Order: sequence, then structure tokens, then C-alpha cells
Amino acid sequence: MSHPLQVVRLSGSLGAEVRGVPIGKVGPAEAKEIEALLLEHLVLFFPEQDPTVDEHVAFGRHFGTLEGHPNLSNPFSDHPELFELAATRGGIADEWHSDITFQDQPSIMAILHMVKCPAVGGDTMWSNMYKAYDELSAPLRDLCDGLTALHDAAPHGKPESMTVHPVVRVHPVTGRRSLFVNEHFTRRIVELSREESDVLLGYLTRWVTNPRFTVRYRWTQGTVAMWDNRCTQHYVLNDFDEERIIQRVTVMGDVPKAASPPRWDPYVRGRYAGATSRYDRQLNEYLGRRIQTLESNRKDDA
Ligand SMILES: O=C(O)CCC(=O)C(=O)O
Repeated sequence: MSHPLQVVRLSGSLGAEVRGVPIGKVGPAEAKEIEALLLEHLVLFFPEQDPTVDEHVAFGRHFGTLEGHPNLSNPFSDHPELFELAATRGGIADEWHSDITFQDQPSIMAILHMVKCPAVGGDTMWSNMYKAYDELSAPLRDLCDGLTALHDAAPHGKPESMTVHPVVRVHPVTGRRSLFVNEHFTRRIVELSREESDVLLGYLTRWVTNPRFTVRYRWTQGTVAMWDNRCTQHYVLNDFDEERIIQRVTVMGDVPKAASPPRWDPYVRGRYAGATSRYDRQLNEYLGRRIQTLESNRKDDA
């Protein structure tokens, strides 16, 4: 490769800083090498880059098809494939999440350019979902392997935009299992009662933030970061006063592959419906829609 890379790991769990590659000049061979590094380290940081919007988008295209954000408007750039978050406009993602998991095909990767960063504060943390899965006890891993969860876009004001994913997904390239529930978009474990789901989901979404699984990155203006959205979550520290602006391109996704088929049917309440049935309303609505879709597909096939 024409630009020898210098790679420095940033924590025991994930993350590496990469120098020696101007991302505006990356070709297919360098992109392959960067992709291999991403599979190994899960999140990469390229300091002192400051790409133009065109260079940023061109870099992203090496890794797949790009998409704009499905719910957030993008008034700041002509590029439909790039979106911008400015802290002064509420653009601070201060809740742990993987991106866009309310879609059937959540993104596989995101590439972020720190356009303006506060002198202090506004760090971002990432957490390693392979580790979060691997370090569960065997019985809990086994239970999670057979469950699915409902995700929705309520944080974007669209709770009706929802889908179901496996609680444990298998990475299409590495074949490794990772936990795939997050506090921002995941609402309910489909096979459990609401009370049971609250306990398990509450536990898992806290567990994935265990500091042992994480890296915390202190930004400087011009740094580019990329993360594998299939096996990480991230969180922005909302502890700063100055402006903070990021621009992101997002590589379109795949359908998360389950570790095993769901081992149980969705939870459906028995005959005594009551006031607390409202807790099942969203799940019932999702299941109703799914039955309608299956029936209409069956009719089309007939
Ligand atoms: O602002 C950041 O550091 C991360 C932004 C974020 O959470 C996202 O793009 O999904």
C-alpha cells in the first residue's frame, strides 16, 4: 500500500487510532485494508483529516451504498447522502444506541467527520457488543439466543415505525455473535410479558454499557471516525457548552441474522384483558401488521 498505516489501540475492548492515510485519497486497496482493521477494532479514528464533503462521501462509497437519514431532515448540505448534527439544534445523541435499528435493515457502518468540536467535553463512547454477549453467563446467552425484540423510531417522533430483530445477531463477516438491543430504540422483548421484558431489557441495556467493554474518545476538529454498527453501540457525553457539529455518512445495511430461530411464540396475553393490556398494545399492533403482510404475500403467491 502506498501509505503505510500506523495503528494504535485505544482500549482493551475496542478502538484504534489510524494515521498515515489521507482518507480523501483512499483507493480500493486501502479501503480493503481499512475494512479489515475495522473488523478487528470495531471503531477506527483518523485524526487530522478534515475531508471535504465530496471526499467524505467518496470515502464512504468504498464500503457500500450510502443512505441519508430516514427521519432526520438535512437542511445543511446539498448531499442527500450526508447528514449533519449540530448540538445547538439538539443534535446530541446522548443515549446508548446502534444506528437506525428501527429499520428492517439497520446500517452496517457509519463514518463521522468532527467538523467543530468544543475545547473540552463532547467525547463519544463506543461499546463492544461481541464482548457484552460473550461475557454473559451460559444460561443467559442461551435464553437471549432464542429471543427477538421490537425496535421503534419513537426518539424521532415516529413510534409507528417499528421492526423486530434478533436479540443476538451473527456478524455476516466474522461469524461472531453480538448483543443487539439498545436503550434508544429497543422497546420490548417479543416473547416475554411486558414485566419480564422490562427486567431483561433493563438488565441487558445496562450491561452493554459496562465500562470494561468501552472506549471513550476525545475528539479534535477534523478527526474522522468509522464504526461497525453491527457489533457496537455508542453514546455522546452531553457535558459541553460550545458548539459541536458532526457530519455523517451511513453505509446501508443488511437484515440481521439470528443466532437461532425464535424458540418461542410472541407473548400474547390470556383471556383476562384489563387495564394493563395497554402495555401490550404496541406489540399487538406490530403482530397484527405482520399477519396482514404474511396474508397478503400468501395471496400474491397463490
Ligand atoms: O456525535 C457523535 O459523536 C456521534 C453521533 C451519533 O450518535 C450518530 O451519528 O449516531
